[in-house]
Amino acid sequence: MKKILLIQPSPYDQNHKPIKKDKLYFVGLAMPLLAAMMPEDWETEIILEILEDIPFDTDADLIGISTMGHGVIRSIDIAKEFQKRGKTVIFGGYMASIMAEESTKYCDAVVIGDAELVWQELLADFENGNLKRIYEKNLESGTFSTPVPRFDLIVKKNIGDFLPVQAGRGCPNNCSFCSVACLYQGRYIKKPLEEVIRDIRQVKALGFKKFLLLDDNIFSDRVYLNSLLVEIEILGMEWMSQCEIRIGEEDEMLEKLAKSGCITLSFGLESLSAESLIKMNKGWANPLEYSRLIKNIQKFGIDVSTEMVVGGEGDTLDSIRMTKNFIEDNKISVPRFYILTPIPGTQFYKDMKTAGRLVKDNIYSFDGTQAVHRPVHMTPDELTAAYWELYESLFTINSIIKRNILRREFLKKPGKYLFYCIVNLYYKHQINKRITPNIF
Ligand code: B12
Repeated sequence: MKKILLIQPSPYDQNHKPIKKDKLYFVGLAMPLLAAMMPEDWETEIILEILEDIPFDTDADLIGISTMGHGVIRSIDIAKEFQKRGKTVIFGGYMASIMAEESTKYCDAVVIGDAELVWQELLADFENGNLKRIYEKNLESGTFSTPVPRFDLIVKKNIGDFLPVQAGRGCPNNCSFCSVACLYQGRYIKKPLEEVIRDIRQVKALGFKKFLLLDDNIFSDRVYLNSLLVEIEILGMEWMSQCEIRIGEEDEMLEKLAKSGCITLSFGLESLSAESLIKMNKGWANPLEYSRLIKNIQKFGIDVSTEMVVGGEGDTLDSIRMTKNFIEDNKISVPRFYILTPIPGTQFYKDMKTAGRLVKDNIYSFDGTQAVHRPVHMTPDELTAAYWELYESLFTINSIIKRNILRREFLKKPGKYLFYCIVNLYYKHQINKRITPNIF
């Protein structure tokens, strides 16, 4: 029997050691999905490096490695090690996809974007000894289909109390910094409802009471979302997802979301500067409306989680500092921030390169811990300092209490907010070590 080893690498920390965790809360779907697409005469093993060591002496014939953001540096090192041992290495995932030519230097073949339509061809080519350097066949606009993910290969690992499910890929918005826009270019493709429900049923059958709908923007197609919510409600589960903030205008939709079991929505708010948003091609988002929309979403019992970036064209040192008040006033339990980073392949990267505003040439140093472009209203070093100061200012014991305990909802669900406090303390610990906190 032939064997494939599918690896989700862990990015390096400041000491160039792969980050390790006791528990991985957010698991991706790519590995269980690729496993489900393997022909029956193949054995499949999945390694989540954050939790377990890579068996470099494996008897696998083929090695599949995912690439995500700056984690790609680790992907390359793992590939080198396997190639040294004579193994054939395939890259896939976002980073390899948007830097495909560069990626082919470090592996035997790259899958650009969706793997569904090329995976069987790639495996057949491998077996016949005719592997091509690049495989690319994007899913057509409209709908796409996937098999049931092989969660059985990961549920015994130390993962959180929910599993990932996907309804759609891509997003109708084209924000200039976004890797999703770069791959899907404003397209939103979705699975038939029956398939999404089939996958959620599997999650439930495995004993999980929660799932993460890891779509990029569940508010991309309101007719589809409406129908999906009706079906999800019947399953009686809790779930989390992400979408654009404009959903906060839609009381009817928010009510349906809450009724269907949606407990948390995460929003890429990016910046409180309208100018920054306009320059990000995100002028449709109005920061003056953010507080009202957040409060409206919270009113329906849905927790709001935020993702923001610092270093946009209109951001100033003052506006970055003021973000602290915004987060505290809106009682955001677990806020996350990133330094706006020109990821190769994105419009923002092209703009910064053309304007000669990149301050670092080595794209492998773009790990989000330091500014790599010259912002308009500050120096790159000032931006880096302001970023970490903002994080530090919000992850003090005082602020954690203000955002999680001193709020009306605390008495209704103390367990939940105490859990958020623990997550905050964990983030605080990561921030002290200058690791960009993420929801592992
Ligand atoms: C869940 C998730 C996470 C989770 C779990 C990640 C994990 N270790 O599995 C957590 C929270 C831990 C995480 C962390 C990070 N993430 Co993340 N994450 C996601 C998210 C929301 C969903 C991923 C997913 O499962 N998608 C569903 C699957 C089915 O789609 P897919 O991954 O694209 O896989 C398909 C193809 O790409 C391909 N494919 C994927 N891998 C492989 C491998 C092989 C061998 C082959 C052949 C094909 C293949 O086949 C799949 C089926 O078609 C995506 C957003 C998104 N739209 O995907 C961001 C995303 C992938 N993450 C991103 C980033 C930047 C990060 C971080 C660097 C963030 C940070 N600042 O720390 C870290 C890096 C972690 C790491 N391990 O390296 C970016 C990547 C951008 C880029 N240019 O690479 C994305 C696109 C978010 C964004 N909008 O920018 N992430």
